[in-house]
Amino acid sequence: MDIESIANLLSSPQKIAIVTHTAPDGDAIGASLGLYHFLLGLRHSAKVIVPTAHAHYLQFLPHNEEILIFESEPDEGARLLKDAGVIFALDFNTASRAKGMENLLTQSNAVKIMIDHHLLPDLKVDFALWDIKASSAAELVFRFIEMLGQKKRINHHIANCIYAGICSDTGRFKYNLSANAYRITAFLMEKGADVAKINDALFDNFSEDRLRLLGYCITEKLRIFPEYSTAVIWLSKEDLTRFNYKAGDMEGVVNYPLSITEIKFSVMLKETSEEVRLSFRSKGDFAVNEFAAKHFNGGGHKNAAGGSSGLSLTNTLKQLTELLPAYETELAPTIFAV
Ligand SMILES: [Mn+2]
Repeated sequence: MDIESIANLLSSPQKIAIVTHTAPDGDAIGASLGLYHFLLGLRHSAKVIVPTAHAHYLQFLPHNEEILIFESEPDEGARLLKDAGVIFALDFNTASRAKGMENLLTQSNAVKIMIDHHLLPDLKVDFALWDIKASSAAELVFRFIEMLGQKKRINHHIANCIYAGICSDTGRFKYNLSANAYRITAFLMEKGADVAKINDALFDNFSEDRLRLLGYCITEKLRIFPEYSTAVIWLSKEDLTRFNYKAGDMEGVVNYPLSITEIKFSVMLKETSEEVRLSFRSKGDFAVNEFAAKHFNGGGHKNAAGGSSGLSLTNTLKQLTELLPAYETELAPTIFAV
């Protein structure tokens, strides 16, 4: 389908489900709620469905309470997906990321629209707005609205949600940046986005436990490999229990070691009951998505990626450190200049 057919379809009221990925982050929630507000404005009946709950500090956006958490209400979620005439897939592009909803999603006869900025899409859809150069899915929601010729409908609610997504995925305008992200942000501010409040809500909204866990990571669980410009943080289940870990509490921790001048590659390992989750970040040219795909069944963006391991935490750590010498050239210390 082309954008004209989508515009045509959306010109009469539809039952719409907006689905995003498991463990939703600020972009997933911001993009979904931004699109939700826009669709309500067009008199559609819409619902945002997330596979699992989002962190407490992401629950400040307008109409957050309308979000359905599939894990908690699977029957209602399944009913909505079966009833939907249109399904949007936001901020993901492979069915497995919609944990628990994979079959409902792939088997549905609804018109499917994907809005995403991750590599290697494999979800079958009728229309895709897919751009790996976009800062965030929220930026693409803005472009989708623009493509429909409906930019004039962007009010302060939509502006706040889209800004939250851009701000979150760029780490407050540090990563995945594009001139477009700044242009769109300027427009959103003119439409009433409260950027100062959202910056605070996203980045200065820790619980005491979360801050102490961050302190513990940095003082007790950070190891530096100077010859490979690499930093590694690892946390066991016991560590997480000790700090009353809640979803989202480790968000952003992997970025801190990159604040050390010499560090180019930062890895965080987190033990869960099923596996060890790995987060990868880099500054500069080292492509962490390739590293994640090659060694840890993962992927993502050039400077931000994730993966997993079925080994124990100790053995995953061992595997990771044994891999570093193979990247000696790419990770050799360098002098920073622009
Ligand atoms: Mn995103």
